[in-house]
Amino acid sequence: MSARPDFVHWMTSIQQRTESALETLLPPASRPPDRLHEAMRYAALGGGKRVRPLLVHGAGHLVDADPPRLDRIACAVELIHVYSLVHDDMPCMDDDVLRRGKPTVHVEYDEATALLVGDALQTRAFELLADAPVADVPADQLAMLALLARASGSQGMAGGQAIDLAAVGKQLSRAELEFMHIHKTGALIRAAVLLGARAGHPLPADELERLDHYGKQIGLLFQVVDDILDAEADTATLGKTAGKDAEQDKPTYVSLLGIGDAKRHAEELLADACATLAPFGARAIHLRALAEYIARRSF
Ligand code: GRG
Repeated sequence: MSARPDFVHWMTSIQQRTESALETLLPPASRPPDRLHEAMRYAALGGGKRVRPLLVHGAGHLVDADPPRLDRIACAVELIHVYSLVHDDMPCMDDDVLRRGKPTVHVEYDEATALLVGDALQTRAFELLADAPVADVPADQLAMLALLARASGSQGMAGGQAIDLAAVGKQLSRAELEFMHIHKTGALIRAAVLLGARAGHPLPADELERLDHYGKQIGLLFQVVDDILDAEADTATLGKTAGKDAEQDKPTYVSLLGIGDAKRHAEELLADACATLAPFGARAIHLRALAEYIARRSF
């Protein structure tokens, strides 16, 4: 199913403004330490679907948030995401040589630089949220900083990654697999939605909870679809359902449920995410289209 032209137009415009905001908000490669700055820009610019920035803007639209303010928040979330990819690709983790169609940072530069790139992107993300207004009152801005920190740390993405590493070679139950993904990939996706939703006019607690549920469901949806795409790519290229993850004996939704049930689960998550948005009506137009995009994406 192809996305509607108005959504494609909106998505392209957000991707472009995110790229140009990142260009501006990352330190220039000419400023010392120039090799580190060049490597940070190498990692963050010119690639990726920008799903998390799209979610920030989609949720921000729902609360009439100021677009330049959303750009800053979107960049902060994207920088956390890029840091996680840089570290995840390193030899001590997944040991990948390609990311976003080009050599990974430790291959193009070196391992120590990749480590520092991740560290510096992460701290730059928090700096972005701290050094300009992203909410109307300072207490809300602090709450947003705490939200991003929790989603990134041991109770969020980094914790999920630790669970993932510990799961290699083990059988996980469906509940354990879900718990891992709610943290590893889901926490940051959920944070992107909530941060966008906090950047404009205040929402009542029940509406924020509704958006949190939407974020949780599309975070899981993102991962189920990722597992399906990986399994289908492996089948196409290797003639079997075992690729890198299976070689490393990592549990996936496809290995646990089978491809048919994994696809059915993705449809259920999509339906639930869209039902959760129903009371928002037209204000949730972009969030609804983003859930569809995450479900139907082909890469
Ligand atoms: C190293 C602290 C630390 C955490 C790593 C999210 C993560 C945790 C690692 C990424 C590993 C991975 C490939 C997970 C599968 C789902 C995923 C997050 C894919 C990459 O995200 P996309 O598809 O990538 O949004 P782009 O390049 O489009 O931004």
